[in-house]
Amino acid sequence: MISPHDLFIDGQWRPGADGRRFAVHDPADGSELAKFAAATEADCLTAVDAAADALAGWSATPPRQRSEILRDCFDILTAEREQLAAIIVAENGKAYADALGEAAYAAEFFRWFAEEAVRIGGDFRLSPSGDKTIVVRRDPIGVSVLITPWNFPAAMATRKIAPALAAGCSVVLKPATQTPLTAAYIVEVLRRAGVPAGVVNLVTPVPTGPAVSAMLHHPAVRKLSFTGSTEVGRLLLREAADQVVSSSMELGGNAPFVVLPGADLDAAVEGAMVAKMRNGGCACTAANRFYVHDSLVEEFTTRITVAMKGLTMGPGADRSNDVGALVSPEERDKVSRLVEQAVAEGATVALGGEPPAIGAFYPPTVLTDVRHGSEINRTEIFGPVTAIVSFSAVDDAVAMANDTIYGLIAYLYGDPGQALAVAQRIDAGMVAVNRGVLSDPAAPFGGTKQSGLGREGSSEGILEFLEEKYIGIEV
Ligand code: TXE
Repeated sequence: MISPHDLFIDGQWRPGADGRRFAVHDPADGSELAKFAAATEADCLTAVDAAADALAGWSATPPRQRSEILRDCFDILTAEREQLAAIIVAENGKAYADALGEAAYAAEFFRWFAEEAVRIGGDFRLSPSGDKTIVVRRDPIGVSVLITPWNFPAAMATRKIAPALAAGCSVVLKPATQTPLTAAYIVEVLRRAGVPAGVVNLVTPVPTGPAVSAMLHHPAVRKLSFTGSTEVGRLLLREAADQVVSSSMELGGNAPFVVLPGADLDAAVEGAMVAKMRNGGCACTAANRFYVHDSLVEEFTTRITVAMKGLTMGPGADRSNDVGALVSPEERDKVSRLVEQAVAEGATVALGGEPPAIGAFYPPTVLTDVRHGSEINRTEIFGPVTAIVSFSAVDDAVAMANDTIYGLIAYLYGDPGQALAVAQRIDAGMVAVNRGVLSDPAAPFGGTKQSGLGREGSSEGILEFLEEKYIGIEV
């Protein structure tokens, strides 16, 4: 593998203090790809110290200069997207086309935030009495701990690193243990682009919890940006509370995909395939629950079953495969359990449902007659499983769509006027109308309810790493 296998602290690639390493596996066949350095708690605190020392210099670096470095990262990642995609495929298991798409998407955050770095606004107001001037500055919030998941190991890292650096913050990145090689490759790109020592640090503690807790109790840390499960998010919010560390959380989703009466079925099935199968279903934005109007459910089921059946599953390294492996045998077993439980609760398997014996694969699967409120409907599936529920009244579809602790995204297919009216009644941070994918560096990404706090990407994303300072002037 061309990615480094070590920690990156204060501008140096180095092993962990006690020399321990952990194995990174290819989920397609279980083979070992690398032994990555395990960070000790002391390594993690050294990384925070390095970030704290680098903060003053980086935040005082002219925005234009920060912007140019970020732009160089975009150029390098764009030129090297095939190398990056190969690393993503090797350790995550996804299909090559998904990995290449992710590499391009990951690079885009550097381009977007290179532009935002030079547009950090402030404000200048007069008090109502007219005799005082109010100046509002936006300053970098400070040392930021960034914790990322394995499902988009490149894009989730750049979606945090790019705005943090654009804002003038220094960071410690803690990637998922399953996918450290992608993170190391991106950090090496940042080093090559000229990011000064200490501004970006990479740590991979094993076990994770105690070392992350220690970092969140380091007095220099002022920001936590986390993407992962709601369960771990809750835990980290409690840890962050002790020092009142500002926290952005991008947590789980349970996206409804609603096909309204009169919807164009060709468009709905095409959109459903993207919303469900992008990244093999391993996305917090993946369509999880399909609510299809009675009048269309039979035809929709037939068509999506044919489309899912047409996908080829196999190692992502073979570019002809549409669906790769899940990230680990544990994730495959989670999907298997959910499907088995749904069947025990009365669902019918229209396609798939039988994972192969070798590799962490789960086949494209369609379930019909799923009961709203069953476990597969309440849990983020994170795999290529389409669970279909029918409805007769639109009000019922809205109620079922909102009947979840999550509020990340919803998909609606139907007449644009009706879909827009329904969109206003959906409790989610993002609603896609007649579209199967919404992610865009220019759009605010994030959820309501237990899907998270804050927004990433877009002009809103940089605000998560800035803090307002009011300076009052007597005039
Ligand atoms: O996530 P974790 P897991 C969902 C998805 C998936 C399920 C479980 O449904 O099936 O979560 O995945 C770090 N202190 N999502 O268990 O554990 C971990 O090392 C500090 C949705 O892998 O939340 C990794 O860096 N950090 C999600 C990150 O948290 C801890 C993407 C996410 O892993 C920690 C991933 C601890 N105690 C999973 N424990 C999304 N929003 O897209 C773990 N981590």
